[in-house]
Amino acid sequence: MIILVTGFEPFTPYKANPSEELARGFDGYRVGEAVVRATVLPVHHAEASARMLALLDTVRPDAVLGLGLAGSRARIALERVAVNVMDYAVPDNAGCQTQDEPCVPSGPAAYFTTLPSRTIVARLVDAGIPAYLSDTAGTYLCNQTLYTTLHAVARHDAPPRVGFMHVPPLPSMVAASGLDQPSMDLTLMRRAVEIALDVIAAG
Ligand code: PCA
Repeated sequence: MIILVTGFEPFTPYKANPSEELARGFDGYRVGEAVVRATVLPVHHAEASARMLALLDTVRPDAVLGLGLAGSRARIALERVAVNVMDYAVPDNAGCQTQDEPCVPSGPAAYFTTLPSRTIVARLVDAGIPAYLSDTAGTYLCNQTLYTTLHAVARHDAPPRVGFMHVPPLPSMVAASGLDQPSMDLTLMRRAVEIALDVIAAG
């Protein structure tokens, strides 16, 4: 079993992205019968999805766990849904800012994610890690990549299960910003990803 884990590079206004470090740290990780292949995606309106679609072809994963930063969230968020809209609050790393555009013209309004997100949330909460099931992945690159992935695998005979975990900012990011915002330590986030992978590998 192959689990593809993706993170994202930093984007405006952040200088770091914990999902990048998380993904890198899990490349080659083994859990049960599963092995993780991990990569970091660009925050780019065209290249993020293109990279993901290429990975689906080359890696042929049985499951995909996307990771991304949600700058104002206080808990780990397991995303339930991806919607067919790009409405960027800030430009991507190529300076592109789009509004009210579909991720896939003529695609359905939304796709549900297919990983056992509720079970993952329950396991995280049991382990004392703040987590919840989220009904919006936003309208930026994380939602877009999740949507295009779910759209692509919808045509597969045996589609990989696909889900997404948003993580809060790191304490160092909040300290540097001087803002009154939530944060989570990387060690706790790593534990959260381990638990999610354990649930995914168990089928
Ligand atoms: N978070 C952004 C894009 C990349 C990332 O890590 C988002 O939530 O869309």
